[in-house]
Amino acid sequence: MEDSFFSGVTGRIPYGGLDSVDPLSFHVYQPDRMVLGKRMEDQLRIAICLWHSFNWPGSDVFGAGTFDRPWLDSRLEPMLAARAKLDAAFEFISKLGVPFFCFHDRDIAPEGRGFAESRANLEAMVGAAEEHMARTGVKLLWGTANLFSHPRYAGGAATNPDPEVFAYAAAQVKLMLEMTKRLNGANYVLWGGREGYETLLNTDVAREEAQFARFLSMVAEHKHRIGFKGALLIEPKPQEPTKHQYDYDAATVHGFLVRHGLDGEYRLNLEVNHATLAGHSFHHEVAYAITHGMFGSVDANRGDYQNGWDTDQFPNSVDELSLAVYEVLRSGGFETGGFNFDTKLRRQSIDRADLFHAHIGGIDTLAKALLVATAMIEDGRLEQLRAERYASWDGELGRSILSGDVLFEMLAGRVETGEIDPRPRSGHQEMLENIVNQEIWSADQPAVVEAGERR
Ligand code: XUL
Ligand code: CO
Repeated sequence: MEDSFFSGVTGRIPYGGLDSVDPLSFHVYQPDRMVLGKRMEDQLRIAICLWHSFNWPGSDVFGAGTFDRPWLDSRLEPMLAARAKLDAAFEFISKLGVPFFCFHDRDIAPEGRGFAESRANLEAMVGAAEEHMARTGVKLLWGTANLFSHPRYAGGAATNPDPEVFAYAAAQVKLMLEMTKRLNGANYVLWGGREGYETLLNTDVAREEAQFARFLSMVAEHKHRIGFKGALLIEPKPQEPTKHQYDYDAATVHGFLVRHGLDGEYRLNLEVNHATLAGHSFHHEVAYAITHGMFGSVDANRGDYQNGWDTDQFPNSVDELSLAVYEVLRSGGFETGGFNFDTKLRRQSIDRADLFHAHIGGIDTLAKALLVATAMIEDGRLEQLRAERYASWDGELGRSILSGDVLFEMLAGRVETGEIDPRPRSGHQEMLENIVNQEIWSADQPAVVEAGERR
């Protein structure tokens, strides 16, 4: 296989500015630009995912792979192919110039003829990843185990009716948690791939909930045992591949964790398209997680509002993302998380450069959303109007209600005498939306700004 897979892209993608007509340049993203006291790169913490971008041939349920991914040829020796894949992935990440990557165990190492061989394959490929990371400076945002592709997981992993499948999944996650620690991963993610059901006719949801909780307790226990310092994250998704998945959305996962005393151990990895599938805006999912101290990281992508499946397209809406990034910035920004591009090219995007075009567009969209959200914060009107809306809860009546000092009878008495007689107040939604649009339209063009200086 070629020494340089992306030889058509020479060197690192530069910042060209909004006027640049070079499609292989960033129009907004400037890693070193200071935004709200941090470098843009450190605010966004962008990661490339190995599964869709390097381990997926462009197949769908109706047709074969369309992409030029020579390492996926099944006639190749599996470990040689795995090394070629990793070489191409690190060449891409370095040329794109982003700081992180994410992978499942099976993305980098082929399944062997038994667990021992799979383990040896993974350990060898983690060694190869270590070398690439040392050479390029690229870091691991998160690792995860693939508990959904192999036929053994057709009925779920932790929620499988067969405890031997639970045990196999435990062995796989134990190993991958250890590999993530070895690579200094900032997080470990659990997406409940097939933890759900196809039909309630054969499903005991009470047992499956208990099994799932037990599994997550064991993961947390092992994390502490090995001294992994990264965060454990659960990625909600309401359906697909199963008809119904237990980790439906942020609120459902939060409730599950609280029910089992695990909310101190886990945070959430929120994915834009999964929010869409759950009938939520992504803004809602982010705000919910932050409000409850559960926000961890983001899988950046977008769905298609006409489709009921996970299209995993590249983000392209500044309008929508600005609202979510605003919540992230209000909460102080990412701690261990970042924006992982859990994104798929369209099947016809078959040129090698298309992977660059897709990521450049997505990253520029996020960078612009970051600038808009920063403008929303610095402007301060939204925050002030929200605070004013609730201001009377800080007055005598509001405080006495929340402190428990007054009972229904006392409130009723004050209403009955006519002392309390509320007048409806405007929520001013359109005015607030106009402020957001004003920031979107005016958020200034990128320019190099020195540390500490305002935009
Ligand atoms: C599936 C999905 C996964 C997880 C990692 O929809 O998002 O790729 O992000 O297992
Ligand atoms: Co995802």
